[in-house]
Amino acid sequence: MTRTVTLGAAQLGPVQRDHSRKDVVERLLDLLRQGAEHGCDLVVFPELALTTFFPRWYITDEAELDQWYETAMPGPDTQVLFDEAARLGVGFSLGYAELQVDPATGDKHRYNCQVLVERDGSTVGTYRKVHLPGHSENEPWRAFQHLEKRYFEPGPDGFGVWRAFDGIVGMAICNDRRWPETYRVMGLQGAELILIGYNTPVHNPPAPEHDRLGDFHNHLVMQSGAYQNGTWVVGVAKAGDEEGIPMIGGSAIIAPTGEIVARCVTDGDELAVAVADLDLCASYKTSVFDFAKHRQPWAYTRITEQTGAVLPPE
Ligand code: CDT
Repeated sequence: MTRTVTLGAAQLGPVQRDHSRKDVVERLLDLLRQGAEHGCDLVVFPELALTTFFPRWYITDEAELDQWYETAMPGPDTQVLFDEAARLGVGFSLGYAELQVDPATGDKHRYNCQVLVERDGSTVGTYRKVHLPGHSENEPWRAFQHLEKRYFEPGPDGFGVWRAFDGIVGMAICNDRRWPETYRVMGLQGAELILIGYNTPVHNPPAPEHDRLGDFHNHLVMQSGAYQNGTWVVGVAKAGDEEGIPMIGGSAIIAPTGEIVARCVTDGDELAVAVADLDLCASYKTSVFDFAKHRQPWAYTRITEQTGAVLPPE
């Protein structure tokens, strides 16, 4: 029997600083219901979907910072999403900022997270972002900050996969998608579907010469990751002008062929839908990317033994 899953890439337009979680969740519910109308099994929302992209600001007041995080998922504002998912029989994946507070010590841990929820409203798993881009100190020369290294810890669990939606599903978040290791580690666990939320400003302050290539690089990395690992990839943006900062859109559903089969064409709230045949993955996983047959890990040891480049002697 063919394993097909109908996927929705639920792009969000901007979420401004003064938009409440309740208002954003109404937008998510609307997209989830659109997904149901289109026969979706799974609707994917962006990174940090519940709030504006707050790492663009240097925040020194801890109470002010804490308000951007969720201390429970589902929590009071998001339970309704889980309930509606179960009622509609449509799963979802949602990016959010997580604040864990140790009840004994009061120690705080902060992660950039994505949760995966099945069609019955049950939580399948939570991924915590590994590759945190940007910087950890205020850099006033920038037009805007990118303080993910200040506001989050790298996820301690790496890149896991889960059996869900009749297949093997993994998650990654935004900057993770630029790193081939992200996809390969999941590919080595048989991933057939990788869900990625992102918030990517058009302007990259340290390398403005890349700005004109933002959309190209976005698709380049996700299409390569899909093809080289024989997996479906869903990449979903929070797009448009958020607090005066333009963000790329281009949310896309990519087949294991590396081809984009559906994509968003606006910078606003928009759903792109595709029917994904998970059995198509096998055509790549058992031929050109038959890992067991062709990989040569002895030649790749540098990938786990060093971080930066080690140049040959002069
Ligand atoms: N959210 C996120 O990871 N964004 C980065 C921005 C560029 S690096 C400052 C990205 O890779 O798209």
